[in-house]
Amino acid sequence: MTVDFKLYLITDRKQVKMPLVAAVRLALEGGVRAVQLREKDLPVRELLALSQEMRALTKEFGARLFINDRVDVAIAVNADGVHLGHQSMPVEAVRRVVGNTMLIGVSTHDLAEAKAAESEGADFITFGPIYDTPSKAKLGVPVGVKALISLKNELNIPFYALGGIKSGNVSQVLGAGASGVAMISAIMAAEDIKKASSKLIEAITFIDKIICDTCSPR
Ligand code: TZP
Repeated sequence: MTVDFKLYLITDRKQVKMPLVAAVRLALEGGVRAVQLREKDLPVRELLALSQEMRALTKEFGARLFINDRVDVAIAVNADGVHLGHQSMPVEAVRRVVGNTMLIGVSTHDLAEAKAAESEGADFITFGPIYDTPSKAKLGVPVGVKALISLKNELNIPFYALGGIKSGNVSQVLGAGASGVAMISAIMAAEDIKKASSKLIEAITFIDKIICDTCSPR
């Protein structure tokens, strides 16, 4: 299984004004091809039911589905991968459970964490917050675009810029070397989710063409 997407949508049902499944459908219609279900406060049975719905939906669009933290739920719904945070099971342990049948993503906030995730066997990481973002104010000062440049030199796995990403700054982070972009509010809190998604995909495709003619437009 390969990390074959440029845009990584992370869900937050509290930011959408409709059922989450309807919101994610609009994002998929707008061109999103990778979704991380991140609904940390849901009881496991509700999470499982929602994950099943998300699996069916993402399959319809040939999109990747990742489950935040819960390896058991990811396996139960046949997700494409699991996304781990600092309180999750360590990457090595998850790898022993899922082998190479699933992709493992890891949230990181600095270079040391990013390198550790890579050496432990992560397939990709998210990195940030890059910019100010209300949802992660408690994480402290944003790391800024420059941090992506050092990451580019130190890392061999794909890394996704996260935190305050919108269509207007996609060129900055991709230009600094990020493999792709990840976001919550730019899509989840948008008035028109489909349009916001396609605008982001357009921005990625545009800058990708400039950076590398052979990069995939997802
Ligand atoms: N980790 C680092 S920043 C962040 C997470 C989960 C939140 C990103 O949210 P947004 O709305 O895309 O800025």
